[in-house]
Amino acid sequence: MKDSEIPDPFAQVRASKGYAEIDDQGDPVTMLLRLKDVRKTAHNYQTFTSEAVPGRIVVPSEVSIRSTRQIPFEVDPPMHGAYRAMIEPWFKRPLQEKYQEQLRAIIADLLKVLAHGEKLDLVYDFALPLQSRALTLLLNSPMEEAETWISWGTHVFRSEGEALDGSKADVLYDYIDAKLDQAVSHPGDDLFSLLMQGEVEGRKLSKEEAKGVMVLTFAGGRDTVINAVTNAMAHFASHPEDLERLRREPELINTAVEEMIRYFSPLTHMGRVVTEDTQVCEHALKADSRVSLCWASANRDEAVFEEPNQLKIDRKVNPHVGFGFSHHNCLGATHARQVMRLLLKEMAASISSVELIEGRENWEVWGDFRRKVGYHQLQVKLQPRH
Ligand code: HEM
Ligand code: EMZ
Repeated sequence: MKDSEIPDPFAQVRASKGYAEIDDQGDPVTMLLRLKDVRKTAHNYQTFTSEAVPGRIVVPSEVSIRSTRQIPFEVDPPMHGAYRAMIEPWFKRPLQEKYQEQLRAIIADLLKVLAHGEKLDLVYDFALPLQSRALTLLLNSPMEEAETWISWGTHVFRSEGEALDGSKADVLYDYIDAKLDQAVSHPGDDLFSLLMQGEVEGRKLSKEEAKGVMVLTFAGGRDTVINAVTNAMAHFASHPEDLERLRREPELINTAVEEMIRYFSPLTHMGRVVTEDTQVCEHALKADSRVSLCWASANRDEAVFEEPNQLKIDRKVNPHVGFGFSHHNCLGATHARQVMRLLLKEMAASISSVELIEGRENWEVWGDFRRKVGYHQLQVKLQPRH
């Protein structure tokens, strides 16, 4: 089994040109590869909008499989800020002690099963159930709901070998529709209910708007979290010294998590639509064309990060963009960071070593670039400490 390395396919083009042109379903994309350009472009929403036809800023484009606008992701300021203000406090709940204790218990239980089982799969027996059970805390939904979400697999719009899967999207949409109706007839203390009761700019959110928030919550935080969790565990198989060090120096955990997000960059890139003829990186861009902010390339930019291809759990200066940059920075980051921190903490406390048995790597293809993002499957053997 190959090791946990995540190679950087962008290095050469990033250094020589700074951008690359790829095709996506006949709607080309100029990928921006340098950290400076990615940040500048993310910040300039007037020229690089997120508010295009729903699905068009995603690469691969989801225009053919959905029409619901994801909120606040596909909305520009100032309206973006109004939506975000309404939901942001809810997405900060992972800072609460009780939330963290419940999350710790979810992780500890799953680790116990993984460590004592035979031939278990890190993706399907650990990362996917962990992501789904953790999401019940974020939504404040009953734990049983996680079983339904687990049955949807690792991505709600994609299946293995199929970049876009419309029938999967329908399953998610029907589920969200039913939950939003239930939130109106029997309001509870969950995110569905908050959205159906909440107000933005002095008016109630429509059901379509609430749906837009929920679709994003289910889609955005799924394969990203699963890949981050799987890659972190795989890293300890080839770098047992890092697990040992976190055991001795738990104060490094937060720094280690940021470094893992930089190095893994679970979301490779995200697009914007150009609103007027402009230039980035001395390259002309036409109005209505697409660019992508390549977080994964920016996070290996040698102009910014020393030894960018090394995962250093004690990296001091780390201005990574793994959770995005500027107003659309990841709303789920508080939750995702807690998942990763508690995972590292529990791993250090209860596992002495990780061995990778066999697996199938997950490689994305973007034009001439091939990028490993994680694993489709990964059989592991964990050695418990006690
Ligand atoms: C936005 C990455 C987990 C919800 C983003 C963006 C990135 C990102 C790069 C910026 C997109 C852009 O600028 O267009 C990640 C990574 C994650 C993760 C690497 C895990 C390690 C989550 C989770 C949730 C979530 C767990 C929620 C359950 C969102 C939302 C936005 C967003 C709602 C849009 C924010 C806005 O438009 O204001 N994420 N994400 N993400 N993410 Fe995440
Ligand atoms: C969209 C996106 C959000 C998209 C911040 O990223 O995540 C992707 O995985 C989904 O396919 O629809 O939610």
